[in-house]
Amino acid sequence: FSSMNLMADNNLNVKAPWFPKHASELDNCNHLMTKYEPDLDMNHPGFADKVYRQRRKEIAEIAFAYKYGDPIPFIDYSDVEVKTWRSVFKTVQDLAPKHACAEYRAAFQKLQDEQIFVETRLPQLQEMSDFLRKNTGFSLRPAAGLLTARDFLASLAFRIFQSTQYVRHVNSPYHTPEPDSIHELLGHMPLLADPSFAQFSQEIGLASLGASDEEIEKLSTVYWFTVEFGLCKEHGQIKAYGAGLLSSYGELLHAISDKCEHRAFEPASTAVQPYQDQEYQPIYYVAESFEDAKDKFRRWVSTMSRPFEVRFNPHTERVEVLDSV
Ligand code: TIH
Ligand code: FE2
Repeated sequence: FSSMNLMADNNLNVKAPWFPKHASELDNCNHLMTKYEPDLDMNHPGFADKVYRQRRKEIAEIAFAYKYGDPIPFIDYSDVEVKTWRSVFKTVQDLAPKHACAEYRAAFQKLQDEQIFVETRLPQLQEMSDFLRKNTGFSLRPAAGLLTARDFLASLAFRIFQSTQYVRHVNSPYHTPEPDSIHELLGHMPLLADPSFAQFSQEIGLASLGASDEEIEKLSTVYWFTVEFGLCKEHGQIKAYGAGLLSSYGELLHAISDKCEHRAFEPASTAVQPYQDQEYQPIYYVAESFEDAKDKFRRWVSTMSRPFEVRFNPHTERVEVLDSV
């Protein structure tokens, strides 16, 4: 960092969109994308279900009221919600040994050993947050729904994952186009407990701070095809590490079938590949390994135009801005 000097917060003399400099400022980063919601979308399985819509509202209120430092409120999940959890949990238990990457399998086992992953109840976000903190320093905060890419990615820079807390509708357990707590818990949490993967997630977040809209679009596309829908190689076989695959029985089987296209993960081309989020993906990107994906990602990020660098200080939970001009 010899050519850089550390700048004070108010001394950022380059034009860049506002971004949080401390984990507590994530209280301002919870803007929602409203596209697929039970209240708004006639195709949502909860659209005609008043009880479900009321439940979603209740749980969303908890996220809206949440402030940095609060314990994450306990949710008393209903029998129907536990039933949905149990059916997804069992399919993951069946498929993961064969189709999930080694890092996922190891963390899954740990979560079972600690009785956090059991089929009879949903894990609470607070106990999951405590588990992650012990393993990789990641922690959770509750989110009311699908966040804007800018807000969502910013939190990763602080090793904070914004997690929904409501449960998908009981009529569509094996695939839903919107995130829900089952997707977060079964899809994301095991890998956020893996040091190498946690590092990769944080680096995507750091790259997003102060980035232009086009760069955010590219970063969220890379996120989509890696963290959400990524495949990787293991002893010559293709395994899943993407959270959207691991939480969806339907799509996991699709992704490893010959009904879709597999391409090598290459950040520059992956970043501009258009995608949709309503159906199974037609294309998946295969990484050689996490380490290889991280190396490629770093090289690609260094070609981005941002005129400053950022560094996370874990002692203060603050992002320091380094002027590289
Ligand atoms: N499709 C996933 C599932 O059914 O579990 C959930 C999501 C992944 C990515 C966005 S929403
Ligand atoms: Fe996700």
